[in-house]
Amino acid sequence: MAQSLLVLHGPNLNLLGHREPDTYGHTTLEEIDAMLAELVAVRGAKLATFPSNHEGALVDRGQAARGDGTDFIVVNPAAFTHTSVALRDALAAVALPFVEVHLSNVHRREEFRHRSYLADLAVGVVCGLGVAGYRSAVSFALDYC
Ligand code: CA2
Repeated sequence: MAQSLLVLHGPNLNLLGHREPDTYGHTTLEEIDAMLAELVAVRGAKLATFPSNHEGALVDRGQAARGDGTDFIVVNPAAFTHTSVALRDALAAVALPFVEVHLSNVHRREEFRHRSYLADLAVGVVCGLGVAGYRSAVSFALDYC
C-alpha cells in the first residue's frame, strides 16, 4: 500500500504570498501544496491537503484521517496552535503520528505564540525555516511511515 500523507493548513494561511511577505515569505499556499505534491509523488506516496479558516472543519478533517488510510499528518495549525483544545483533542483521538510546522520562528515572536496546544503530542515541531520547514516535515513523514 502506498504511504498516505495529510497536510492540514490552518486559518489565514490562504493569504500566504499575498500579505506580510516579511514574516511569511512570497510563496503562496497553492505553490507550497504543488511543491509537496511533487515531493510525495517522486516517492510513490499519496498526498491530501486541506486548508481551512475554520476550527471545526480542521477537527472534522483530522478525525476523518483515522478511517481514510492516512499514515501521517503534517499540520500548520496557524493561530489555532495557541488556542485550540479542540484540535488537540482531535489529533490525540486520531492517534496518528504528526509533525507541527510553522513558517516563522514562533519563539522569536510574541509570548502568546510560544505556547502550543499540540506540540507535546507531535513527533516533532519545525519552525522558522519558512517553506523549507514543510519540505522537511514531509520528507520526514515519508521516511517515518
Ligand atoms: O509561522 C507560522 O506558520 C504560524 O503558524 C502562522 C500563523 C500564526 O498565528 C502562528 O503563530 C505561526 C498565522 C498564519 C497567518 O498567515 C498569514 C499569511 C499571510 C498574511 C497574513 C497572515
